Amino acid sequence: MLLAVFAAFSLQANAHNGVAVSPKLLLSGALESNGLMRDGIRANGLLPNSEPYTGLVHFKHYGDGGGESVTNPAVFQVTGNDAIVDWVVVELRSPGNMAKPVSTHAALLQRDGDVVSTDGVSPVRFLSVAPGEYHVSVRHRNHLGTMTAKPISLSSNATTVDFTSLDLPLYGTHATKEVGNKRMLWLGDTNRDKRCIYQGPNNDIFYLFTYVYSASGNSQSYGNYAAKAYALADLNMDGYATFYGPNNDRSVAFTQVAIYAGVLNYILSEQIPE
Ligand SMILES: [Ca+2]
Ligand SMILES: [Ca+2]
Ligand SMILES: [Ca+2]
Repeated sequence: MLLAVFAAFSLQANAHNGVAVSPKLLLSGALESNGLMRDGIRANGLLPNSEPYTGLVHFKHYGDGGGESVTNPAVFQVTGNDAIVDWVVVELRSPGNMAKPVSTHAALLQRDGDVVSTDGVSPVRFLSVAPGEYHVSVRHRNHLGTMTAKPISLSSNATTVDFTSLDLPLYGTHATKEVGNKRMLWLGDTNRDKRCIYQGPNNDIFYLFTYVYSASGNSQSYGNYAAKAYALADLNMDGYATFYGPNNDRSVAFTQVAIYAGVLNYILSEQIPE
C-alpha cells in the first residue's frame, strides 16, 4: 500500500513528456497557383542544415530553442507535397506573459503547409514545456509572423494549429493576408524590422535592390541579375534574388501592397506582442 502510494507520487513528480504541436501555415511569397509553396531553395541545394534564425537581426530564441539541425540528408531530398520549403520558427507563450515566449523551436515547412520537426515528418515537440495553455506563434525570415489570439491547450499528443484557416482567431488586426478562403503570412520583410514597406523610409525594396546590385557575381551591376543564394531578399523563395526580369522579387511585393492597400507606401506591421 505504502509502496503503491510512493509509486504514484514518484510518477507524478516525474518529468512530463513536454508538448507537441503541428502548425500549418502558408508563406504568400512562395505560394504557387496550385496551392502548394515552391521549393526552389531546396531544389537549388540552398537550404542550410542548421536553423538560420540564431544570429539573424531582431530574432531571439527562448527556452531550449535554437541550434536545431537536419542530420539526415534524405530530409532535403523529399520531393512533392511534403518537400521542404524552408526553416520556420514555432513559439509558445503563456497567457500571463505574451511578450516573451516560454520556448521557441526552429522547424521545417513542407510545401503543403505542414510544419514539422527536423526529421521532416514529426510534430514539433517542446520537451521542456509543461502541458497547459499557450498562445502559439509562427515566424519566418522574410514574412511577418502571426500568433493565435487565444491560448490553446497543448499536451504531449500533437495539437494541430491551422494558421491557414479563417476560423482561427489571430492576435491583432490584419495579421495575415487572405486570399480566397486561405490565410497566409505577409511577404516582404527583407530588412527584418517586422514591417513590410514597399516605398518610403526604411522600405524593404531598397534592401533587395542593394543586395542584387552588390551581389558578388554581379560585377556589372545588372538590375536583372539573378543572385543564387539563401537570401532574405528572395521574396518568392525560388532560390534567386532578382530585381528586374522574369520572376523578380520586387513585383511580388508590389502586387501585394497594390492589391491590399492601393497605396505603395503602406506599412504592414507584424502582429505579435513584444
Ligand atoms: Ca504534408
Ligand atoms: Ca521591413
Ligand atoms: Ca526570388
